[in-house]
Amino acid sequence: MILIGLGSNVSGIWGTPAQTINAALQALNEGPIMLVKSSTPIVTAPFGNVHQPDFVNAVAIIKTALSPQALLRRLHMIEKRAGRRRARRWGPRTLDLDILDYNGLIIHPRTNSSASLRLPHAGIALRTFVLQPIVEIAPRWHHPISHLTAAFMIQKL
Ligand code: PH2
Ligand code: MG
Ligand code: MG
Repeated sequence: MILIGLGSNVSGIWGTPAQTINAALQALNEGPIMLVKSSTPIVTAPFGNVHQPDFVNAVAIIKTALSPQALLRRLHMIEKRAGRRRARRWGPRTLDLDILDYNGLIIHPRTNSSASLRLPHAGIALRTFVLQPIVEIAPRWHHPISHLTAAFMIQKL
């Protein structure tokens, strides 16, 4: 299963954060990517750098034959179309698209030449805004490393 995390907390050319997430979900059903299922978008308090607006978050299940690296490039293209400019780490953004899980693949940054891609996404276990949508759309999903379900990981937070 390929899981994509979506987040937005700044309006952009696609509209408000909620409108941006809806447009991004449509963009995840174009060309080499097929949207299988998407969660209800939820408004969430910022995690990490708390001095920024609330986020709208969602998670999508997609199908694609693209490699993880090619998929990541495609996601970055969609972020650009939405008007994202790369700025501060964990800072406010018009659109953030993260690969959370790519068919259970484990890529450690040190064994990976294109150092930006780490799988599964490192923050899943700590982030309710990712776990709650996963419980909604993929209750049987297990974390590739801990093998825990999202519902179990929420209980541990
Ligand atoms: N993304 C971050 C940092 N903090 N907080 C929430 N609620 N939602 C996010 O998507 C988010 C965040 C960095 O990607
Ligand atoms: Mg992110
Ligand atoms: Mg990102």
